[in-house]
Amino acid sequence: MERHKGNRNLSVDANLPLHHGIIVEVLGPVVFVCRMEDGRIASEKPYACSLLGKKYAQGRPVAGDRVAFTIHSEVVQNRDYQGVIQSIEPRTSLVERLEPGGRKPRRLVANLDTLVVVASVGAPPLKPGLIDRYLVCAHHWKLDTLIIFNKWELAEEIDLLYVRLYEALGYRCIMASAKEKIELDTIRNTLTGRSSAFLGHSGVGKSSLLNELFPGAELATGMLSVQAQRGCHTTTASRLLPFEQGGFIIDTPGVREFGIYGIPSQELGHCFPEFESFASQCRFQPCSHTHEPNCAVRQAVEDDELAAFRYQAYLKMYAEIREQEKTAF
Ligand SMILES: Nc1nc2c(ncn2[C@@H]2O[C@H](COP(=O)(O)OP(=O)(O)O)[C@@H](O)[C@H]2O)c(=O)[nH]1
Ligand SMILES: [Mg+2]
Ligand SMILES: [Zn+2]
Repeated sequence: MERHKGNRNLSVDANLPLHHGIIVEVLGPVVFVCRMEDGRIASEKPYACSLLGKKYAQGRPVAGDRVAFTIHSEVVQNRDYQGVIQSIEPRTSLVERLEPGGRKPRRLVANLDTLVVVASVGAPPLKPGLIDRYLVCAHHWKLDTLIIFNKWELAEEIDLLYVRLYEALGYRCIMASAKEKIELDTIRNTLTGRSSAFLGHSGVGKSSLLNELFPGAELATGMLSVQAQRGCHTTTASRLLPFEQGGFIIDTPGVREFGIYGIPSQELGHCFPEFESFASQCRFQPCSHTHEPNCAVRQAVEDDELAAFRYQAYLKMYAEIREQEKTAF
């Protein structure tokens, strides 16, 4: 990065101790890092760190990244920095999504052990097809999952039906309300000690839930309609909120769409666990379950042995991925 040239003496790094840290927030050129000791967050306040034009094998840092950083203050481009990211550890997982109409993925969060899908009922109404996108991502990276159905005080019968369907598929579901403070302890107990992140569409109440779970977090929350009109989101960068007893939850920016990225089309079927027992009986191996004759998955959908809405979600994602694969060559 050209702009850092001549701003500092790089030899400074060599004399300073390296600290272990975790990235809590990335705001443009400023990367906020909490110091860690023995796997626990040791600094209450994050350090505002710079990248100093360094190139990392992992590319640009993302919330959840484990890093080695040095602590020293300096001014770069009229900004006060308190440290420099020296290296980024290899990631165990990376949740990224494709922007609407985009070809370059946007990184959301790294190194999770639990992906929490936050959905809402009422406003905005439950959209199972969107939940499935996050679940696919979780399967791909072998992450534990939890689905939170927020705004449950507005739930109708159809919403409960979907919850029961996801439960039947083996997903842990919590029906909660930030507004009515329902099931907040269950969420806290489930996620304490884990590295998790809230993912879900704008307006479902991720930040509202986290404000309830972490008093003092003061995450911005917003009126959905106003936001949608203005085309902006209340949460623009990811924020990490640590539990006193260990573990943390990362709040991720509100997104309106979640384009699948980095999952090959032939792997997609494996991200739908309920397909597996049927897929092994398809006449063609491998089978894309889209058009092949004697496809046991399609037959199971026809026979109501597999939920049609899940199969529809599969088809939609499959078509998207194929489109990406075609333009990639
Ligand atoms: N009725 C109801 N509204 C909620 C609840 N949780 C959040 N909201 C509202 O939903 C809107 C979006 O919330 P926000 O936390 O910003 O959503 P985010 O984009 O997922 O972070 C705000 O106007 C909140 O007041 C809830 O449990 N019930
Ligand atoms: Mg938010
Ligand atoms: Zn098939």
